[in-house]
Amino acid sequence: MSETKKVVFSGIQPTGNIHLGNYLGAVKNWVAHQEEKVNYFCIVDLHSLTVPQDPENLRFQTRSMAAMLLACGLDPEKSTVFIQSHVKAHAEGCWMLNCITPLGWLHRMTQYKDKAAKQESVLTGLLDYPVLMAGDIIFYDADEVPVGEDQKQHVELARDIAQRFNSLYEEEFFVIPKPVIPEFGARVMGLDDPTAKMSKSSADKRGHAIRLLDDPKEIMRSFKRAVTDSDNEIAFSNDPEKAGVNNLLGIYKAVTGKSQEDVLADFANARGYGDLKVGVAEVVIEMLAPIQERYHNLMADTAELDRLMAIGAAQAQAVSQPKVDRMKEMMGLVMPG
Ligand code: ATP
Ligand code: LTN
Repeated sequence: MSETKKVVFSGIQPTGNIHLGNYLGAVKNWVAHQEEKVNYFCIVDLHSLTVPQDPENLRFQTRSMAAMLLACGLDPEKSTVFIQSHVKAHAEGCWMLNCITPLGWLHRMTQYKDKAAKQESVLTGLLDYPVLMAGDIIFYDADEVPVGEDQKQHVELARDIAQRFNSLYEEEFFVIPKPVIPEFGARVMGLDDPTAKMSKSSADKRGHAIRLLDDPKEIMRSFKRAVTDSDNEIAFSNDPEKAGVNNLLGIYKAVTGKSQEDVLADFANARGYGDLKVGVAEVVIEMLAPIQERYHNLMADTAELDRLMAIGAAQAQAVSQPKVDRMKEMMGLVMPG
């Protein structure tokens, strides 16, 4: 049976409060398809080190992310959930991939260009970030990588790296992965600025993001404050002027799973954007209540959380280390006797 199942790999950085964009763009879809696939979900702590981190905070955020992913519905019985740095094949194999990846490919990455432009001193790891990510994916022979729109270019680079290795060493050694991007929720925009994506790095800015741990009052307040426009038409639209309303409708659609027509029907009697904002806030609050309860229960027992992560790491290691060992052999390294 399992030979025919597609292999799925995805990752999330433990860089702070997980928000509605991460959930609707990525995690919700990971949870939804667990049964049909062979799944690996990774808390990519090594990726987080590509920008300076406070060590104690990173440790807390990593456990917190583990608890949150389980609270969102990832089931260790159905998915391998693990912490990237627990599986040595990722860092080791990244080096091997570095040595076949042209530097020009990395300089072209838009996320690198954006993040580097904001920093005075850019770390080597930030440029190398997509190579580490490529390894994450291809060491598991993943077919599918469910991510938000912003990660599409990185998955395409992973394809290029896999193809290059295959043509240098052995055709079909690596499976060529493809990005899987949801139709709605792929790009949730900031509530304070609907032209910029909702982002963890800005999640603590007032009114920017809905964090999954926000209490109902805060969620209602953030939605009520959301930037919209000056007319009163509730409609899906690509017009940049209407980006705020489009974002609210997109969130409502992704949360409820309703069709566009049904979404619009729900707001047919709305008296303006005020009703729209309250309606969206209500479905989000309802969706988050059970997730928050499970999260707090899991965080109350960190020993159990650590045990579950150790099981995930052992499963991941059993798949990725043999793959990286074969790469090392192909590239001419002497294997220890
Ligand atoms: P940072 O701001 O630190 O870069 P982030 O919010 O982009 O963080 P990541 O850990 O980089 O979060 O991303 C985790 C997953 O969430 C990825 O699949 C990414 O594509 C998705 N994602 C991130 N932001 C959004 C968004 N605004 N809308 C939809 N999906 C998103
Ligand atoms: N770069 C991704 C996180 C990430 C990832 C991965 C996603 C690291 N490795 C492998 C999918 C597959 C991000 O910032 N969202």
